[in-house]
Parts: sequence; structure tokens; C-alpha cells
Amino acid sequence: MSAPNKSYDPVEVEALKPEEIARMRDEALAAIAAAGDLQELHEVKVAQTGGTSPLALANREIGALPPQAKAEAGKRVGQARGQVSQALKARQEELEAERDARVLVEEAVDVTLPHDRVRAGARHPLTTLSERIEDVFVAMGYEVAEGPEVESEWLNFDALNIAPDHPARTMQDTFFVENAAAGEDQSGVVLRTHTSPVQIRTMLDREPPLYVICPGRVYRTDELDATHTPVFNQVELLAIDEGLTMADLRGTLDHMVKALFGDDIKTRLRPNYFPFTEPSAELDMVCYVCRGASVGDPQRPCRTCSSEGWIELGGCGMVNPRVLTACGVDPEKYSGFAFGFGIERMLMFRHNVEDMRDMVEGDVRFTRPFGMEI
Ligand code: FA5
Repeated sequence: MSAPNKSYDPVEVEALKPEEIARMRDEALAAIAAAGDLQELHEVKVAQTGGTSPLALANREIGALPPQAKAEAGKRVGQARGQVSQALKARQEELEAERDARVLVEEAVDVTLPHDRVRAGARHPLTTLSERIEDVFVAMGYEVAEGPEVESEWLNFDALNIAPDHPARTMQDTFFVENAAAGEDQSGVVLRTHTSPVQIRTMLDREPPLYVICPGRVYRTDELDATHTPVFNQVELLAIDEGLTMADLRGTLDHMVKALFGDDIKTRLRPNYFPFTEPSAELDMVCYVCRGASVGDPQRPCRTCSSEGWIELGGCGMVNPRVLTACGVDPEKYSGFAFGFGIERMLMFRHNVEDMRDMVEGDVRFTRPFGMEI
């Protein structure tokens, strides 16, 4: 800073001369106008308005002036700095607008371009069908229950009133993981052959009333062919409450079939035998493709029901009182019904899948046409 300028002569302070201030201002304005982008403008701002910029240094010189000269010099420098900061602001806005316009053009997406992305995968139709069935029952107030696939022989057979000499227990049907220890009262371990042990687990764990639906994978020593697979999926339902009858079972299954196949589909129960239900039945539904019209009419054969008019859905019945007793449920107070069926078989006739092997091979060309039902 110069020495105090006692005898007033503003011209003596070189940096405060009007033409010098005008030169600094014009230089700053020219640099601002020349800034080509926001980064350059930032650099110009630091150079022209920062603490060591020419105008800031000139401003400091004002302190060296005698009092009567300070106002005039201060006004001159202040005006110049004001013009510079206005020009900076205007150029900033201009450059921002230019950048926004450029980004809009550069980042525009042409939605009409053909895409070459990898196709999204698809959910397996067994999963979507199983979830659809669950939804029907959840809407009726049922809960979804699950159980382990490696199961004790007692839960898979004994508790379900399947005696040790029942054919289902032989090596032909069951994958044994661990045999029962000879002479000891200890259950063996199997891969569950049906979802029915989840019924037992539910009854052992909780007090009635119970309304559960149990979907899950099951295992049998069947050969893989067009209508069998050693690993398949079942859905089982169980209701235990006071006063439940066969009429409740009938109404529930009728509702399920109508919800899945249409309101005009009739059902029927055919007598059958299962050790864990008494009485037991097989649930059939009218063929939803030919509505029975193919029966006895060779001109109109139906592939879905093999021209029989009815499709077999699965086994059902009133829970055997022996099963209730084994699970600690009082058969004098409570009754219940159960129903179980295979999802693969349902998928076959619902979608005309001719070979069950297509369902297990994992080829997305099979899965894709079913779409992405969520
Ligand atoms: C049972 O498994 C009983 N637990 C069902 C039940 C539950 C009856 C509650 C009464 C009360 P079943 O062995 O019939 O029943 O098998 C049920 C369904 O599994 C069959 O209708 C069939 O659709 C399917 N299934 C059986 N074996 C195979 C297999 N190897 N591959 C594909 N699906 C199969």
C-alpha cells in the first residue's frame, strides 16, 4: 500500500486513476465474456474478484487517500466492481442455460431405437401357479405353512396313520435318508413323500382352529417320464375347527376350482381311500376345455381330459380321528378336512403341457411363454 497521501491528489495513487480503474474493469469484463464454460468462468471469477485481483488491490489503496478523496475513489472502484459482479452473474446464467440445453440433447434417449438387451428371465410357471392357489386360500383366511423336506418317518407316515407295512413306506416309493435304529423306538428319516407332515407339525405346534395351506417340494422314487418326476410339488390344505363337515370341504374345494378355472366349472367327489382321512375322496372337476362335450363323440376328441369329461385333481377327506388323537387334538371336540394335489399335474392339464420333463429341465424357452405373472 502507498504512503499516506496528505496533500490530496488522487492522480498520485496510480492504481486509482479513473482510466486505470476503467482498464481493470474492461479487462475483467473481457475475460468474463471470453469464458467458454462454467469452469473457465470460475477461474475468471477468482482472478477478477478474489483478494489479489486488480480491483481488490486498488480498493485497498483507498485507505491511503486523504479523507476528502476517499469518497470519490471509493465510488469509482465500487462502481467498477459492481459492473464486474453483474457481468459475472449474467455470464453464469448464460453458461448454465447453455449447459442445460446441451445436456438435454446429449442425454436424450431415443425410445424408438431397437433394443439389443439380454432378455429378462421368467418365473417358473410352477411357482406362479402355486402362488395363485395360495392366494385363493389366503383370501379365505388361510395361512401359508411350511415344513422341512427332510422329515422324520414318524411325521411322514406313522402320525398320518400309515402303518409300517403300508406299501408307501417300501423302498419303491420313499427315499430313505436314515433307517430307524433296529430294536430302538426311534424314527427313521426320509425325504418327505407328500406335504401331509406339515399338517401334523401344524396340529402339534398350535391349538385349533387351524386353517393352513402348505405348498412344497416332495420326493418319490418314481422314474422321470412324461407324467412322473421323482421331485415334484404339492399343495395341501388343512382346516381344523369345531363342527366342520364334508359339506365344508366340498364348498371350499368348489370355490377353489371356480376361482382357478371359472365360475361354471362343476366338481364331484369320488370315494377313495387314504389312511389319514375318513371318509376319503378324490376330487374331480369338469374338463374346462370340452366341458364334457367330448364324451362319446369321436368327432370331438379332447386332449385335456382324454375325452373322459372329468379331470382328477387330488385326494381329500375328513381328517381321520386317529390322526387328530396322535396330534393331541380332541376328536370329540374338533373335526377337520384336508386336501392334497400335485402342481405339475395341474400345470399339465391347465396349460396343455404334454411332457412333465419340460418342467424340470430348466429351459427358458419353456418358461417364457407363461409370461411374468407377479
Ligand atoms: C397324497 O400325496 C396325499 N397326501 C394327498 C392327500 C392330502 C389326500 C390330504 C387326502 C388328504 P397322492 O399320493 O395321490 O396323495 O399324491 C397327490 C398328487 O401328487 C397326485 O394326485 C399327483 O397329482 C401328484 N403326484 C404323485 N406322484 C407324482 C409324481 N411322481 N410326479 C408328479 N406328480 C405326482
